[in-house]
Amino acid sequence: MRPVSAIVSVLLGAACCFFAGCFVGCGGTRGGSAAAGARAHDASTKGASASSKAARCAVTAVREFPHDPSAYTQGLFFSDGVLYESTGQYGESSLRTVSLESGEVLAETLLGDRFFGEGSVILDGSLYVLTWTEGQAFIYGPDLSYRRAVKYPREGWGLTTDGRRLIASDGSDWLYFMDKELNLLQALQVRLDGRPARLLNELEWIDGRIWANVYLSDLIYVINPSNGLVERVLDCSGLLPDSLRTPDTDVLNGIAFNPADGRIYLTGKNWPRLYEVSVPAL
Ligand SMILES: [Ca+2]
Repeated sequence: MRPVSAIVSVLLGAACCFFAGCFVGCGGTRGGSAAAGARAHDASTKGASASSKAARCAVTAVREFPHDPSAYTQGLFFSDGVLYESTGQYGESSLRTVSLESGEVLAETLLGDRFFGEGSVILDGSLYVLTWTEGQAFIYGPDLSYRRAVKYPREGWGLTTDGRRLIASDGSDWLYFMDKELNLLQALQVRLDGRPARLLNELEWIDGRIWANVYLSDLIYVINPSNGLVERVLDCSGLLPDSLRTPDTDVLNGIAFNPADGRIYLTGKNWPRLYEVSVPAL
């Protein structure tokens, strides 16, 4: 299913980088608002060059909420104050709206047994959801009403938007910028400290940066969309405590930014919790 050689490569790359001590530590104070941190980061990294080293920071949970442990989370985002989630697995893939406070599924539509749901996002009133290897993306209304299917030429993994373009990952070190008909406008290679940053998964556009879950890890890359450089590596290990893990608990995946209040939320595949998190300012 996933490229094992690529997985090993990226894990080795991350490990080598870490042990070589090439991550720059984050200053600032923990516990500040995530949005404030992101904005401070945005301002402080203008003019970052290709030789810049990524900073490594830990995220801190500030609130926790219930999350459907049967949800194999592939997409997570807010739109007009509504929390949306897309889920994967053949026979179980869904698109849903969710109560943040209770974790209750408020509305849901199933993608169909032969589709493996992936990333999702709303742009200009259209809700897009990718499928993994089925060569199609689907467009729904914000009320989860089905509209149409669109051919999709790559594996579908993560999906987000900068408000003008759709931005997708495919499990590689590339991000794909597309128009509203999913036509490719630009492909951007993502690099971490000079190495390809592979296994990019669920995505979120936050204050001018692309946040990307890194598949099979507890890491999130914060990517500069103008040059593809990873500027920060957010370490989310320990976010879901061992006491809440079961044999069904899967990897970290799911980033949602609520522009209404600047809060950032993280969860994982089949996690029983969703967390609001704080990220230290640089
Ligand atoms: Ca997202």
